[in-house]
Amino acid sequence: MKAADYIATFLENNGVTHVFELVGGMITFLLDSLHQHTSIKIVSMRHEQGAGFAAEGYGRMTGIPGVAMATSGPGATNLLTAIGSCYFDSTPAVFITGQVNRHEQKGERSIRQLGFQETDIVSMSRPITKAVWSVQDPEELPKRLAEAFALAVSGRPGPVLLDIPMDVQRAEVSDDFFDIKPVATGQPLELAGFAERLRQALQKAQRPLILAGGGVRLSHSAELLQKVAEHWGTPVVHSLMGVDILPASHPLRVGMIGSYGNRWANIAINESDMLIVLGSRLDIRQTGANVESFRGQRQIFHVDCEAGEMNNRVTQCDTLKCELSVFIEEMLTRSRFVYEAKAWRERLTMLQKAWPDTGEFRGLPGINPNMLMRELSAVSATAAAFVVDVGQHQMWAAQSLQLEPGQRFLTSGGMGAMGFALPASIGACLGADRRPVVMVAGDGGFQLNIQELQTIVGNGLPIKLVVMNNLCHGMVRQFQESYFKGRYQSTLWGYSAPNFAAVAGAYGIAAERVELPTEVPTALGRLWGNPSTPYLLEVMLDTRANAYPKMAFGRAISEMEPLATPMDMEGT
Ligand SMILES: Cc1ncc(C[n+]2csc(CCOP(=O)(O)OP(=O)(O)O)c2C)c(N)n1
Repeated sequence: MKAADYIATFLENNGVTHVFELVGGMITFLLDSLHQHTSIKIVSMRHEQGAGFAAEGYGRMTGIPGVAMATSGPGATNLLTAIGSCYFDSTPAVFITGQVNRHEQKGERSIRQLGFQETDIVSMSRPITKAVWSVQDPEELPKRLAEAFALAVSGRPGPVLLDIPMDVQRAEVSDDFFDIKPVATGQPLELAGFAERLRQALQKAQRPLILAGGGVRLSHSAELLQKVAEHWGTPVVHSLMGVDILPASHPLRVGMIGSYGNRWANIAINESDMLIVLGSRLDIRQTGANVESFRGQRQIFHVDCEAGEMNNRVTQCDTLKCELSVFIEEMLTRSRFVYEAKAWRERLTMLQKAWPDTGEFRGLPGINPNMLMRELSAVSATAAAFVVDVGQHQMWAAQSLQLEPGQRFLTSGGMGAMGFALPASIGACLGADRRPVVMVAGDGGFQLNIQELQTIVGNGLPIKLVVMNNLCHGMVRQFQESYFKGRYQSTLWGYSAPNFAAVAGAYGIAAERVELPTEVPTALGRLWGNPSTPYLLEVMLDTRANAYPKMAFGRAISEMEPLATPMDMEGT
């Protein structure tokens, strides 16, 4: 059969329901085969970066690799930011780029290019993929495809790229289909010993905490995590990538830790005497720069599917390299231990009451962004996901959205790529069988992929778009306020934003702008007036609004701005 038909059939056989792309000569065969031979929906995006982020949103929602395709040259390079985002946030994804015919490739010649739009995407994407292959031999294709899919979902998931020359796509290949076998890791030998040490330590601990990171979702273990927390009676804090592991109403959910964590959750870390870290790499955004203080004297148990992510910045942890689902199942079979001392839980409740997230916004007029997030989640119970961009609004959302059971929170964590949310919300919505999703972006980031509004309209997607408009690149402006004596080059100076409600109108999306707190409830009512259509709500904020609390750089995790001042300038 023709190689392009093989690829299309393979994707369909493996559960792929949508492919995201922007057309170009080098992928026309692939698109034609998808159209002719499968029921896969081809989603034509307006920028390859949008296609990449949409695939990321789809991959995270479904656990099936998100698939994005692009033509050679600029199409392929436009995918790179999204590939990096999938890599750092461990999203299963398969990227397919078309390449010029084999006889048009420059090979070893010392020239820059032979074929038109010939570009070495293989070398460029190597450091940000789990694997990348240039398929030069058509007979190699079936094996490579199967490997790509298996690798994307195995162990720590991530992106794989296949670069396929145009003439290879047209060549004949055998029609044997390989079985996809995700590489199973099984039970590590040390599991029983580690589990027993942990159980005994937990029995002695006075103030234990579970720290749940993005790895919990990636290993499809959110429900298991909830079970084991209940089994032990242990409160749970989470990282930015772990916002959606427990629903907001769960009595053991404490809050988010880290640079912009909930103040009470960071204090809880500081006071804890035992930490069980599950699927979090304890990066600087979680621990702060003062690693010694984060480490303290407390006992730390750390479980992750990658050994290199443990005893890395935070050392002297008791570690286990293991799939989280395997580890948690093991813990659940061990004798039940319900944490008895109520004092710690009462203390945590007291801290949360003492430091409400909505009380961090002080002294400025207008809409309180943390309050807005609470109100937004209250009206968005039917949303499948909140898809959030990068900046201050991301932190307000992570601090204050109150998620319902099963609701997802997707954001670009490790890459921190502005422009993620709008296209990723498209992939998330389609991955959730077209259930509505809520997108939250700042006025800066929204402009990076604003063209995808047309993809929303063209596909009739029920995406509720919330643009938090502070008329500046807020997060960097806040940084300049701290370290540049308020010289706001390129965040305020030289920057501007359009009237987003008017822009949405041009795309045919109903929209409105709110400026006063009193206008918010009715506007949120209209946002959801028709649950099955898109709507854009532009929320005007005071330009001076800061994302607080913010860890005071260099100090202990519990010392947060504006009540504490940084010791040094942060590097990230
Ligand atoms: C692609 C990309 N470019 C630049 C940055 C650096 N950056 C991080 S946050 C930010 C400002 C974001 O502004 P906006 O989207 O308006 O959100 P706000 O912080 O105001 O909520 C910038 C420029 C980035 N993270 N990603």
